[in-house]
Amino acid sequence: MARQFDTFGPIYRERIGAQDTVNVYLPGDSARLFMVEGITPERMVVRPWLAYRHYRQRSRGVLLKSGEDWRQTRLALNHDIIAPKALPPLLPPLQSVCNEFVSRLHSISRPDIPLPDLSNELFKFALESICRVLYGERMGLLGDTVPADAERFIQAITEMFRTSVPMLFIPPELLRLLSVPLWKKHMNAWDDIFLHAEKHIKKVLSLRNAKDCEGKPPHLLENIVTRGRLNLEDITASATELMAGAVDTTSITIQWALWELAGKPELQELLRQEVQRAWQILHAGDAQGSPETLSKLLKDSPLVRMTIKETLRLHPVAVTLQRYLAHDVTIQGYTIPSGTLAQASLWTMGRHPDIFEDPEVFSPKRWLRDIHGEASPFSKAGSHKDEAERPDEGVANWSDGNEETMKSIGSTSLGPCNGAGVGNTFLALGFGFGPRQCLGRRIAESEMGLLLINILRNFRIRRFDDTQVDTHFELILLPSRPIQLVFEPIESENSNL
Ligand code: HC9
Repeated sequence: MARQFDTFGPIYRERIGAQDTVNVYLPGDSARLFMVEGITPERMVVRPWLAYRHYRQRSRGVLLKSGEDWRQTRLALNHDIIAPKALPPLLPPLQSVCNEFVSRLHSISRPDIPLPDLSNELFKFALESICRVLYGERMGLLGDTVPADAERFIQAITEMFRTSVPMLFIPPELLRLLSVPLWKKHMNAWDDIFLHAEKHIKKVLSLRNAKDCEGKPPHLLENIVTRGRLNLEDITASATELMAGAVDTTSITIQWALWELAGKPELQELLRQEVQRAWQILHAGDAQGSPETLSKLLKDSPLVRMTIKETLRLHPVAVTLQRYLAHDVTIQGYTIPSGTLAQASLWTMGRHPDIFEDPEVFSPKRWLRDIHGEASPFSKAGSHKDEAERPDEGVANWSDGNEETMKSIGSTSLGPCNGAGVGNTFLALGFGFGPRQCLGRRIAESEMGLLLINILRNFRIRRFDDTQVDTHFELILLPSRPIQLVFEPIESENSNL
């Protein structure tokens, strides 16, 4: 795609099968396409995912629903999962998983030897984290023996992503008719995912009915069921998706963040100082932390938050964001009719020298001004002069999602921005944008933030070898080879409170 943009400029059209698509990457153009996403935004459907549900007669969760059905489900889930109020109670369970992870690192790290299978350790961390907040369950994945079904679940997710790729181009229905092994593998992977998730959900719900949940920490499933807005089938489908969507995505992002920090010892030290300062606010002996202290810990660690943003700039999970346009829109002088599939290339944007100065350099501080709510100092906003001349189309169609952005859009002309004027929103699209953005966003951001804080306090991270790591497309983007890091414990009296 980056090559096509070089050849054709900032916008080009492509026919994929019977579908016309339009591709953009400039932040101002992404802003315009999100303005016309309508109130029930639709992204490109990953066909084998839908085919599986159809064939097995399973309900779609919020990820694959569309139209009004999607909107009602999403609104019901927003309350408990992504509303700002929902987050603080989830922080203590997340922190307790971080504590267990740090203990595990202490026991398996060896001087000058890379941690064996970092990727799998982080998969287990991510699965333990989502289960803790979703079901209030302790899975015991961070001990020496891992339950076989959890191991299978983790493998199934990776397999499901991987086997999806060829089916983006070949209709899965055809592969099923021909009983091609690829389709069978894909089915088996989803079967494993659903089986495992449903087992947990059933268990939690039966305990709940048996009123056997006294003394158990509150969890998301309980809250969603109690709210009573969704039926059990819908809840099960969405919880399964949340669980499956929470493992590879967060753990791979953390892996990239650690890889980048390991390559920059000075930056790592700076972060460590910030983290150590912020940690002081946690009361001695309050190892889990309360919702309030942990919120404050994250708030007082802006460099950690910027590190996550910077990681997602260079290493987005999703290569593009897509929307079917609900209205006509004019981008770069071209009128694009409603119904067109438009894609914003996160990969191209994040690495483009017209948008980010020295794009290849990992530099969390480039997001500094954003944290203080100012326009970006580094984006070459406004350098595309023709951008500035466009009127501010379609703002009325903007709906929901990111309240701060909504406010700023209400008061600021969207015209001249390549991100500027609406802060850095359209430069930092790692979780998508608007009402259809990643539902797990706040959980993922806090989980990754807390883990980085905990690791940095306890370990110095070094690269074992410095050879470049490329990026592979296995539906999501991931490192082309195992990332090998040495974890060096930091001697300190109370580092592991
Ligand atoms: C993959 O051309 C490339 O957490 C395709 C277009 C496309 C469509 C949907 C995207 C997908 C790409 C990447 C992976 C995404 C997916 C939508 C949701 C999924 C971003 C860009 C996330 C990783 C979800 C997965 C949840 C699932 C396992 C239940």
